[in-house]
Amino acid sequence: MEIMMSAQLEEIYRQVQSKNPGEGEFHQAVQEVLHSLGPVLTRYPEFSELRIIERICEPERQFIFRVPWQDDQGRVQINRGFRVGFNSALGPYKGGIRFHPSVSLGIIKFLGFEQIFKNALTGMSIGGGKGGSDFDPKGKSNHEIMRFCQSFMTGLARHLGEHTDVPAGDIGVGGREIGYLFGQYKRLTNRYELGVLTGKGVGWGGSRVRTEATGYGTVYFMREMLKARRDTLEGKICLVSGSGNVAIYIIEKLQQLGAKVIACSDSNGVIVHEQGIDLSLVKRLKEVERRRIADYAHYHPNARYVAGGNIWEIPCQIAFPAATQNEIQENDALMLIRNGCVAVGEGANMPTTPEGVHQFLQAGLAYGPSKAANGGGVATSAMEMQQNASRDFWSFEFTEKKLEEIMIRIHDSVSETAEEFGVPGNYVVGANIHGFLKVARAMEAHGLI
Ligand code: NDP
Ligand code: 2IT
Repeated sequence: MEIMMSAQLEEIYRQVQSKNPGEGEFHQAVQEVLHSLGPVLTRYPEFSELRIIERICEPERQFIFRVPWQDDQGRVQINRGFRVGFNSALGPYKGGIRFHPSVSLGIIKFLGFEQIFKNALTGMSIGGGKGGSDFDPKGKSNHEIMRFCQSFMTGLARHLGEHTDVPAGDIGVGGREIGYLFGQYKRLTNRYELGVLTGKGVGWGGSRVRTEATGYGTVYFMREMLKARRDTLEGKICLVSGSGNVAIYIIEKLQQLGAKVIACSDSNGVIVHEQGIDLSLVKRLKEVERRRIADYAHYHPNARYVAGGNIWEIPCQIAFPAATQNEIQENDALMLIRNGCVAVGEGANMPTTPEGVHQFLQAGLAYGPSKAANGGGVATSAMEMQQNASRDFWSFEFTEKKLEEIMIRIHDSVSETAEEFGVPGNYVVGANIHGFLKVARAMEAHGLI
């Protein structure tokens, strides 16, 4: 796809590329945002003078640290830990921790950069950050996971704090890992500082609905996009990639709202079940027994497992990528469009390549980009911080209602911004501009720091 940008933005992008060599995903995330900002610089020339964009593209701080640990055989293992504090104009750094062998500084920076704008869109007081490790949790025992988390936190704890930097989960980091990380933080700091991590267990300071929030929020966002087109989720045939935290709760909310999910996946293959995915089985396999999605077919003779399959080949009306970055390439986008897909809601972060996004927009799909569509997770994390600060504990219904309101607000503000800048229905431009303006105005107010 040809990306048209002003000479000024081209120059900023060129600088980002040359200062951050080999960080392809970070370049991609920056380019996508810069591509939307031309009209903003024309309307607000002061942001050029203050070099706000150049400052936003430079993380405020970045840590890379050694994470040594011992496996069950007593062998020494060494991984690399990362934490990037990208922007604190709106609040303490906030964003997840990812454990996956593909994690590198470039991956963490792309995620941290996206998080700045996503967090701004939630309307909560949270800055943007991200962390992780190239540790591979697959096949590790519970004890190995615990030792790894303890060593990871030993390297990271001194940089965290409820007013400084507040991690949560992401790929490979769920409730179990947050528990081990919290335990070690408490031990190292001699503080029961609930607000330092979110995604905690509901019995010890966690918020109700945080587990469900990213998936539920993505579906609420989709419902709003469809509503704007006088359509509903009722009876829609859906695909949801992945079968982790975000995928599971997208499926749950879709089923509650009358849509039909016919396929999900993991990194090994795809399950197709035309009668509708059996969610309690997926939950058991993935949340409890930590098994592969292939095993689903053993329990349902009508379900088909396609090893190494591509979920986007299956005809559907709505697609929810909820696994990982760049999982929808241009060809996949074209296939979805050809097969009658009318809407895409991104549960994963940056799951569609720029060429794929271009195809969706050209074809006029309702396309909800990740920084708008999946913000319900981090918004509920901010509600967890709110409950921790006031030592309060909200009911499921109350918290979910607030999540729903936040997703409606994100949808409406993004949609209004798109309209204001002359591209109605373009949620990419709306999200980038709306998020950018909130951060830029705060940075302007804080002076040159
Ligand atoms: P989980 O670890 O719970 O699940 C991840 C799922 O995606 C698994 O099914 C996994 O399969 C699959 N997957 C991961 N990496 C790859 C890969 N490289 N190729 C193919 N499949 C892959 O993570 P989450 O559900 O939390 O995260 C999913 C996405 O949602 C990520 O992009 C994350 O950044 C994003 N997100 C998460 C939020 C949260 O609150 N958790 C909030 C907002 C966004 P396998 O088990 O085989 O690896
Ligand atoms: O990508 C994300 O928004 C997350 N992984 C959740 C971050 C958070 O702090 O809840």
